[in-house]
Amino acid sequence: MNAAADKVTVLDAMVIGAGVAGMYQLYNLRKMGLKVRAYETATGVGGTWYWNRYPGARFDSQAEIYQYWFDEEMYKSWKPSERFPAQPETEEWLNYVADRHELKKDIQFSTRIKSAHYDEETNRWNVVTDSGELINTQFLLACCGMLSAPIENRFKGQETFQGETYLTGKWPKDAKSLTGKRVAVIGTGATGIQVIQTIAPEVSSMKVFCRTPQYAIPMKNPKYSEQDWTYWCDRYDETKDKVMNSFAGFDYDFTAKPWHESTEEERLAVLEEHWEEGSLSLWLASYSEIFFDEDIAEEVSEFVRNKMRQRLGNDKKLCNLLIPTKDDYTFGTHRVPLESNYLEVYLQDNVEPVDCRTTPIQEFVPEGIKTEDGTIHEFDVIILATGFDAGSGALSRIDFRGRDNRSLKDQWQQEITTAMGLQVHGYPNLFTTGAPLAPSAALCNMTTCLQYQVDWITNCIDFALKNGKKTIEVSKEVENAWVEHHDEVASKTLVVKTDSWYMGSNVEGKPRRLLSYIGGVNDYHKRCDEVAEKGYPGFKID
Ligand code: NA7
Repeated sequence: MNAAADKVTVLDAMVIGAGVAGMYQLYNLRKMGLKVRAYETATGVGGTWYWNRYPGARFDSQAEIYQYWFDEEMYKSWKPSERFPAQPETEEWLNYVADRHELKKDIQFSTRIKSAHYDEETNRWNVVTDSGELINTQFLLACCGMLSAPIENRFKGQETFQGETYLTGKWPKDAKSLTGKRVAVIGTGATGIQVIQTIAPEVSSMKVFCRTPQYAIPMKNPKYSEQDWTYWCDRYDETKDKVMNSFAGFDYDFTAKPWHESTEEERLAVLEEHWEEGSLSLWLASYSEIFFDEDIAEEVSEFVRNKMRQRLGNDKKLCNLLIPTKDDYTFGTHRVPLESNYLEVYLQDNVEPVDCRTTPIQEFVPEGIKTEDGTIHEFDVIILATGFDAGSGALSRIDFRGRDNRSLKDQWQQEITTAMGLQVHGYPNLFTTGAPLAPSAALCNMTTCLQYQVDWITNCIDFALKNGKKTIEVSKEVENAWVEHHDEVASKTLVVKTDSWYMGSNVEGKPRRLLSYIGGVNDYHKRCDEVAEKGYPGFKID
């Protein structure tokens, strides 16, 4: 035990994480009058928007909906500069939120939580930080993020590379300029795509190690004037209502006539209209049939492929490498990235794709990357955009022990289960946001889903306390019923057939299960509301 361990901080509630969810959770619990504190690994607020400061990082939800809804005046006084602001602006916005509500005084930064053990004698959690500090708390709110556990060591010999290696999910604040450098990018997911399109003009040369191609949709990102923002401010209530009641937490939803009731011309018109939108609406508001019907999914995929072929000048080699086929997966069963000139980058002289399907990466060497055909590719900088242990990763990296010393990590190594992504049986008073089996694990405009969950959790705690109770624990029956429902909905979709982080298949040994509830944000809200309205049946509140 070190000196810090002599003192124990005693709290009513402790929040882990100071990102979008953690900040709001802190705000809510403090407002309830609880003694609450948040702990955050980073030196500042923002979560995802703190760590992912790689070139080109920006969100795919429009600024008018990537918002908090608890302070109308705050919404109206923050004026986004464009439709899809980049990371620096989003980090600035989250700082603005934190400062406006004086959140930082109750956040301890530069602190990683190592373990949290439930004491059945006292019905309280004992938490230990990386510096050995001890916290004793009644309620534990894990707002650790669904994409905050980057996969750092994917390749043999990574440490031997003599140039700079940058991981997108931990991009250093003092990263060196890439201008004039020979750069490698590994990974062409939503992250890799943003990096590639952004740095292509400045690097001297870039090799992109491509494995699974993506259905790319061009983003339309106009600048926002005062007038534009006034337009959205005038629609505050309407927009708030729309995002909370749509399939994916966006302000658009599936409203087109069903595919089979439409003519070919009508379908094409709908697809073209969404394409022109330049947002994720082609995916989340055109034809919901793409999630269930292979033939329809294939037709929409072909629509996107045709657009991509044109942009690649029908270059056969590039088309084969960069456009997904039916055998890969169909449109929408994998995270759809929005991009700006991503495909055109490959037509530049200084950019060369390396086909990782035919020549996989073997290892890192001091000069760069060796592929399995024996070629050594030399670089000054290697950028790893190789993804995250999504949904469960951040929580599994903390040693959570519930009743009977059960370990969440061990449990989830066997099977990942939760009740609505909000609680796990056996872990009283532990609540989670962005955890598996809720839309907030992936299929959602994050601010919508995280705020909903924080509100639900806050109301649940409030309910218990107002009834003079101390502990809340979901029963195994409720958890099982939720898992069964979740899987039943998932099994009807094509998403479960596609390998991606949505299914956990990007992490070796991770149990396969769709991580995100796919019954819709609106449906999820209805179901969770019902539990609350009925007084939390199946939850042991003592
Ligand atoms: P993703 O979508 O998981 O992408 C990771 C990328 O890294 C993907 O292209 C992978 O190819 C690639 N990868 C991983 N390992 C290798 C090896 N060994 N060789 C070559 N390529 C490899 O993560 P992102 O960070 O882009 O996106 C995550 C989410 O963050 C995103 O969906 C948004 O919601 C925000 P693979 O697909 O495995 O063939």
